[in-house]
Amino acid sequence: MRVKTLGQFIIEKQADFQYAKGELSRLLRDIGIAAKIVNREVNKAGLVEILGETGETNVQGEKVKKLDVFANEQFIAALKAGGECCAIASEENEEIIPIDSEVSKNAKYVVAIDPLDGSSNIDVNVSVGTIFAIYRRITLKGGGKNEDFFQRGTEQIAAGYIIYGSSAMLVYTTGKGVNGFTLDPSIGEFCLSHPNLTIPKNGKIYSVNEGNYLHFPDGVKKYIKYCQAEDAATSRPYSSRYIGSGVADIHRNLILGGIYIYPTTTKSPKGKLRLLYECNPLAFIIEQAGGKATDGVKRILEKEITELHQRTPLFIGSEEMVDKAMEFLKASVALESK
Ligand code: AHM
Ligand code: MG
Repeated sequence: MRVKTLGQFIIEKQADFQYAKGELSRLLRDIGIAAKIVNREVNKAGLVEILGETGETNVQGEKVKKLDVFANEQFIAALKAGGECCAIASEENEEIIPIDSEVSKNAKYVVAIDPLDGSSNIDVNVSVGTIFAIYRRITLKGGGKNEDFFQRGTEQIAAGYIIYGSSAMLVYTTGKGVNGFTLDPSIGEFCLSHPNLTIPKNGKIYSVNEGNYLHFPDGVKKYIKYCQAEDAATSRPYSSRYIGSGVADIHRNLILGGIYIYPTTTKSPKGKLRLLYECNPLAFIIEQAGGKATDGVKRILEKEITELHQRTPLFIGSEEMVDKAMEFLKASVALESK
């Protein structure tokens, strides 16, 4: 069978965008190239002096690992050189990085990115990922500004993730379904391996950091107990699977069906994950695959965004599972307000 590379696929799909002149295709291609470079470093992380922490802390006050820094630099360099992007917002940078150069003078897009998600797994040979969201700029010229990023998730033009796992995979959507590409190392190309990905409406896997159980809202505690209860009719108890790399957990649940939850906790009352470059792109992909993503009450993609590094709780995955979890949350809140 003839393989279809990411590059070929992107060009074929360009016709879907009435007014696009190939800029979005080039932007996706640039991201794909940086992903291959990052994958090469992730693969050899055990061999070279790139493992471990740099000693610096990022804007979230968390320790930064060397590979985070490397991945951040690679994506920024690729986007700057590509000429289609006028600003980048990254998990690793407190402020946006405006791009105002000769090559980018007609750039129409901004990119929000988590260059290396699941950084606590780098040192232990466990999958990590990259998450990205692409928006059309609202400002008119020069380097992009914060307001270009303060758009609801529904305004995303494209979103995707790369998982650096036993194989590297790039999964993306432009709002017309979701397609997955696996890196064939022998030819150095992402090849279409998972066309038209859809998430099962229901599943048997729940993914949540149960170590935080005592600090979860009551409704989440009750939903977890529901997942663990015996019930043949609904195939419970469900299996608990939690890698600690959001991309890997959500990718598995996309393929097999399941729910991933990162709720508010007493320690993180607004949740841990970030809306702009983690939850919005993941929500766009999962919705496009037929699933659902909410903050427990509201659709993630409709949330207003006022800060670059804004956090939100996240309930994402198979539609029926997310609905069930939200039922428990609603019942609990109703009980508390009595
Ligand atoms: P990171 O961007 O600093 O790696 O944090 C995001 C990650 C997610 O990938 C993962 O699901 C979650 O944080 C794990 O958090 P915890 O260790 O609190 O369970
Ligand atoms: Mg992250």
